[in-house]
Amino acid sequence: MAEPRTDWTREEIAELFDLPFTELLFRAAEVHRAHFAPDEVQLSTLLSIKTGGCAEDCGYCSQSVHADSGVKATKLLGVQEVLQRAAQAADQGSTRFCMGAAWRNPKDRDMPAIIEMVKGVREMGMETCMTLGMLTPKQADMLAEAGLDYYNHNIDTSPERYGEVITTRTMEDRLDTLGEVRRAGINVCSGGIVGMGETREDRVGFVHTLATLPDHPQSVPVNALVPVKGTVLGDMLADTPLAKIDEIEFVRTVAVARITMPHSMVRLSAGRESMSEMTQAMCFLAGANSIFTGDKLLTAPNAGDDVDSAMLARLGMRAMAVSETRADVEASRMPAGCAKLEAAE
Ligand code: SAM
Ligand code: DTB
Ligand code: SF4
Repeated sequence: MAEPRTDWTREEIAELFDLPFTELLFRAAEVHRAHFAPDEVQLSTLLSIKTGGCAEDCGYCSQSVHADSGVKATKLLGVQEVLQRAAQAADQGSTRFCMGAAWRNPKDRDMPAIIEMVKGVREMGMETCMTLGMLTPKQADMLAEAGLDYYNHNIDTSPERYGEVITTRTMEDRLDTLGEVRRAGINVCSGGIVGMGETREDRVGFVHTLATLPDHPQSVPVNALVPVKGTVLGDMLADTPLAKIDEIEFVRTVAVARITMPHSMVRLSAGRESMSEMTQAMCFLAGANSIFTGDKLLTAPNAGDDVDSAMLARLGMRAMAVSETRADVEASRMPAGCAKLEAAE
């Protein structure tokens, strides 16, 4: 299969955003069905393994110590509790378990428990994903060794807007960790948030940054801002409702991500609660093929399994089996030589 392009220019991406909506959707749907079954959606479940009290000042986040959101800080959950929650998610048909910690970075003393969580969830046959903040090279290697399938680390917005949303780290810090994750052989999950009052040009810069990484992230979450009272962005948008992203622009962002990163899973992530089923259906048409299930994201509410099963049934869509996604993961973790050997057999 031809390698996807990583030399997109900003102009090309801006031109895609500018296409008539129907033309953009048609092109994205064509790309989608060339690489994936268009009626399949991969289901992931999120669990906050360490909530609140985070030292970073991300303007959207309820878990930052700089926000006044009422989210209580907790300690890292115990391994057994995490594994119980993973077993429940597997029973509900989820094929990937994503564990998130409100950390700037994990401490070395946390790593043994984190490693046990990865190994335990993997033994249940689910794919594992962790999002723990910035990693040292050694921590990335430890996670790879434990068999972690994906590491989520979002770039969130354009390089130009980054410093207005977060001041306690830089986009470069983010890209450094993504580089370590890639080097360690873990699949990269990286995306961002739309609806933070950013401009079209910022959305172009956001997709451009992801689509010109040395390898496209295997998974690209596109979150719609969940405006939380007490956060900088939640309060700003409450005062200026017109700054909120419109749903057509959101679907456009999904479509452009799909066209520019054709082999990636594009995940319709946070914010589905405030979207109509029709908007979500448009996102699936535009190439989104993964969602978070369950009634909670990390701290914010999510649609819930019953609501989602009903929606998928109405749309005639079905859950992607773990074996299909696992095969992709195993193939992408295989050294290039092995993949060639397999192809020659
Ligand atoms: N602390 C780690 C980090 O920042 O990488 C992991 C957890 S953090 C909550 C994961 C991602 O969730 C963020 O990068 C952001 O894109 C997304 N997120 C957080 N709060 C959100 C909100 N209110 N609305 C939409 N997405 C949000
Ligand atoms: C991602 O891009 N979205 C998820 C996951 N990665 C970790 C998190 C969404 C968080 C939404 C707000 C909350 O629950 O606090
Ligand atoms: Fe901390 Fe992550 Fe929230 Fe930023 S997004 S405040 S790093 S938990």
